[in-house]
Amino acid sequence: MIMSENVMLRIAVQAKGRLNEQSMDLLKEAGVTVSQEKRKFLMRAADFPAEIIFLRDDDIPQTVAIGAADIGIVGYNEVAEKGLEVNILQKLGFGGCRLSLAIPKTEEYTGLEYFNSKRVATSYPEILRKFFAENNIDAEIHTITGSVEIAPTAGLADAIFDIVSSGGTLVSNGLVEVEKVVFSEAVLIGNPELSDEKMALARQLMSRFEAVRNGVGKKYLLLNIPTSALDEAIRILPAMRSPTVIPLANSEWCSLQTVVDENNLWTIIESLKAIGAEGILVLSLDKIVL
Ligand code: PRT
Ligand code: ZN
Repeated sequence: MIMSENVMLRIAVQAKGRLNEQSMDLLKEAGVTVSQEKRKFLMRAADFPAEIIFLRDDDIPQTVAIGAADIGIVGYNEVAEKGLEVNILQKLGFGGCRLSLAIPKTEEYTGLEYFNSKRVATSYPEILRKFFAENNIDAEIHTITGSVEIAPTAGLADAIFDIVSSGGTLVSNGLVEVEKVVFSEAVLIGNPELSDEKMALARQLMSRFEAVRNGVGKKYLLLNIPTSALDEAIRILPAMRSPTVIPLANSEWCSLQTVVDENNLWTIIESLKAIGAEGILVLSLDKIVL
């Protein structure tokens, strides 16, 4: 497709808060950078036909739904709560959390029926209303913004429905999580009527995001191995495809190169050493374009 010169993708990002930094890092890794110094409400990217609009996260789904931004990065929880017409283009793998029901730890939980006739405080009334309706629970939903977790102690509610990640906030407010209702992470959303040209730009970004994500938690491993132990070394290495084998001047040795998961790194290194591997180099890895 031939791009007309002035097609520009407008990307909505949280202005400040939990998702801002990782959203900006992801964009930067994907080659979309804006000047760090004088940050404005709307900024043109230096190296990609895009501009970034900085908003409160609550406003991102609507801004994308009406086309005032073409795509946006926001928590799935906000998208689900607003229930607007946007396409979820990609999960982004950060900002993980869940929306859960929690009750005072002094209470005995008897199952979902517990919530019948209870007052539940939340900033996510629509998700909760739907969940209760699906489960035939008749509770009173109190919508509050701000510190939902203090509502039971303050006598404003019997229970809460709120975002949980580590669970620390619940514990320090004497609450216990009893139902995990929705799992959330940051997602890339798109206006459903993007032009072909804008969709092509969005796709280009999505494949860059994927390459960045593929590199997370991966290391590049280089080592020398006696040729006689090569088959065994290949069995140890869980390569993405198959490891690269390079012959060395001394034909009794060869060199192996491959990508491994950081989690298994030490086990793999120790197994390789046990079969005679030498000169093991572990390199960090940025992006994997599949
Ligand atoms: O100003 P703006 O409206 O843009 O931001 P905000 O204050 O509404 O949202 P913000 O920045 O707090 O969160 C943005 C998004 O981050 C949320 O919509 C979620 O998608 C995601 N996210 C991930 C979280 C958390 N983890 C999280 N832990 N959002 C909020 N929390 C809160 C939680 O409510 C609890 O009160 O952090 C507190 C600590 O959680 P624990 O369980 O780790 O103690
Ligand atoms: Zn918000």
